[in-house]
Amino acid sequence: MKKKVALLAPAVALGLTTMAGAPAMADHAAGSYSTTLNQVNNSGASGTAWIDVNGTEATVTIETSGLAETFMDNPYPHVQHIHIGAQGTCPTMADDANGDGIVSTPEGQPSYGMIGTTLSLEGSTGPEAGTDVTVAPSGSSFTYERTFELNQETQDALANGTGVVVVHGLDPANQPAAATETMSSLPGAESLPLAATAPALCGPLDMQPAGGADTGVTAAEPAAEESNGMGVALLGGGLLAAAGGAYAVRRRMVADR
Ligand SMILES: [Cu+2]
Repeated sequence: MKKKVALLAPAVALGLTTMAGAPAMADHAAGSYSTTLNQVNNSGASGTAWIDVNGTEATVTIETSGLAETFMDNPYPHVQHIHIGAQGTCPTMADDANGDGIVSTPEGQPSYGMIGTTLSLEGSTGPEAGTDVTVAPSGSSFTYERTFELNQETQDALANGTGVVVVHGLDPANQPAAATETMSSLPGAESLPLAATAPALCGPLDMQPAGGADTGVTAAEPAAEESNGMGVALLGGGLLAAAGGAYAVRRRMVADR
């Protein structure tokens, strides 16, 4: 009986703490989160991510270095997301289920889950913008910062410790042949090679110790930024196709050598 009591005690304590610290449902994810972004697929990249949640608004800051730099003389687009709803962990090469030498985005999903939020430069931050390379940060290193309304699913994931930041896009030059010979299986990205969508950086988000009382007051922000989301999405489709064509050209160039 002693053992049972000991196991229950932390859960009770946690429950009390949560009740005291969460005056409203909407604020349950409020606080600061951060993580070190570690390489996946031997990308050689590194980075850090911070997320400050105030009410339903999040300010996300991501710093990266060592990512794939260029693609066909253009800055390499790196789509990035907060993944949610699984174990809240990052995959290892042991998760390369099909043995092609690359942990693809789907192979990583048992660890980090589905896309909850797209960390885009502009327009939608929903999962539907997840493979839009036209609103992704790009180049070998970048600092990303954006403040936006965080959806409920992602708020929940942060609160229960299952939010994971993932930055995608591998340099085919240091990847197995499958990186360019296999196309992505992600919906909307079937025209892109596996390397373009496979994870390069990953970090599970941890809540930081509270620095003080939440001020809790956030002015309603204008919705102007959201209003052109549709246009961006339509434009994105065309440019995504163009990017796919560019990849095809490179594949031929590589094959010709
Ligand atoms: Cu992702």
